[in-house]
Amino acid sequence: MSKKDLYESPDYYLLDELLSEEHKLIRATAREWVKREVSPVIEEYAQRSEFPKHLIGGLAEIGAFGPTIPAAYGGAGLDYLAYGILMQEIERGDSGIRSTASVQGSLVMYPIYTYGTEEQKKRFLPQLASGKLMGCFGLTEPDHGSNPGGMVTNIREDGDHFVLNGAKMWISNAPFADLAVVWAKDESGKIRGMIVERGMEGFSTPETHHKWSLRASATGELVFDNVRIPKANLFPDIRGLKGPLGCLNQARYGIAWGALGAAMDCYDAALRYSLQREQFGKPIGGFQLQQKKLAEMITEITKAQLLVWRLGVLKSKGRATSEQISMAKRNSVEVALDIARNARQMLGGMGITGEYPVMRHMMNLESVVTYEGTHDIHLLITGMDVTGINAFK
Ligand code: TGC
Ligand code: FAD
Repeated sequence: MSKKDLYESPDYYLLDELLSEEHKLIRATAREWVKREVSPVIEEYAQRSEFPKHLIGGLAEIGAFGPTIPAAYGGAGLDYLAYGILMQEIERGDSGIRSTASVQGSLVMYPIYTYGTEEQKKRFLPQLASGKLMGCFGLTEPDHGSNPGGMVTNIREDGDHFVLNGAKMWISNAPFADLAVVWAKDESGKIRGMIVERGMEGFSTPETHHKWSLRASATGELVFDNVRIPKANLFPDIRGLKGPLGCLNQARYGIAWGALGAAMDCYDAALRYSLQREQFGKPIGGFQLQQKKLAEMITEITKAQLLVWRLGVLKSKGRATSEQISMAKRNSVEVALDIARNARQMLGGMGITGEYPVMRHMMNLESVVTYEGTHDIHLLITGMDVTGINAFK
């Protein structure tokens, strides 16, 4: 849509005072880019169910790919507050575009940086940071989603190669990715991570169609039919589920900030609409029932802003636990979904159209509440943390 993007972020508790000038500059740059490049086109791409590939260069320029990766490997070397702010601004535009950035930075660059050899880092990280190469992350399988430890995708050793067989499902960026970070079991049943490159024989990435959610993000499968992976493409030392789950901590952290961006955009749209739209001779924002919705939205946004800010401070100091990250991911997405649904109602019939971003956010958030650990999985992680009792199995 060509409608002007008038977004202003709510800051009810003056949290801007907790940000540095550098953080504010990063936010202003990202916001300006989203207003200029994303908002004018995103509705059309979502309606057509197409990923706007031309945005990749801009995402790289604003530092969205691997913001915390050191500059020596092409990253921006920023702290976790900066990373969160970037994800928030991008998801304010669209969750699908944030997905692309999350996957590239947290699920592809992070494991290569953390588990990879020096050669892998030098070969891939600078190209991923600049968007010249795009990656995806293959953990979920058709029969193993919440329980990735049950995966059946496997490798067997064959001289200086491993032979990879199996399939991954629901993989963001898969249809166009140049490489995939893939998790598979070795002959002793241990989970190993590796880099699979497009063009390797037996590797294909069929696209998943007919989604009602994240329509501006490309989703696909990863199919491995006797793919020969050079041993140099394996992460040498990491073994077990903690490998992929360590990456998920990074991405879940970004989503905790990102989903709030979608919530703030819905609130902003609903507030503005409520002051302009008149029924029964006055703006609908003058009716108590509509004010209740707005008051609850800004209250929940403010609480969640405080939560992710504190989490960012802890994460920058290396003190955030994965359980704290789970709590924030779950809370932000729940808050965002509630706000999107209420904002949609406040817009009446207009709320179901692409004239406003609200219904697109609402539908996107149905994926965000499911991927990176479902709402219920994160609740069980908190439950286990406070009781010490595992209720998963
Ligand atoms: P469990 O026995 O609890 O743990 C196995 C090993 O992993 C360690 N661990 C973690 N390490 C780092 N970070 C975490 N968050 C960790 N959670 C557990 C744990 O200490 C243990 O280590 P060790 O040394 O003892 O071996 O594992 P479990 O099989 O019982 O499963 C636990 C459970 C259910 C919480 C976990 O499997 C889970 O989180 N499931 C959800 C799966 C999930 O989130 N999938 C996401 C796929 S990727 C995706 O959705 C990308 S969307 C991207 C986008 O488009 O934005
Ligand atoms: P299931 O695991 O089958 O869960 C179904 C329901 O059962 C859920 O409500 C769940 O909460 C519940 N449940 C499961 N176990 C328990 C339990 N122990 N106790 C109580 N309830 C339980 N994966 C990747 O690897 N890479 C990606 O890039 C990626 N991108 C995605 C993009 C999109 C658009 C979507 C929708 C998914 C993506 N995923 C990706 C997969 C995503 O992580 C999984 O969908 C998610 O982890 C849930 O797995 P599942 O869909 O198999 O659901």
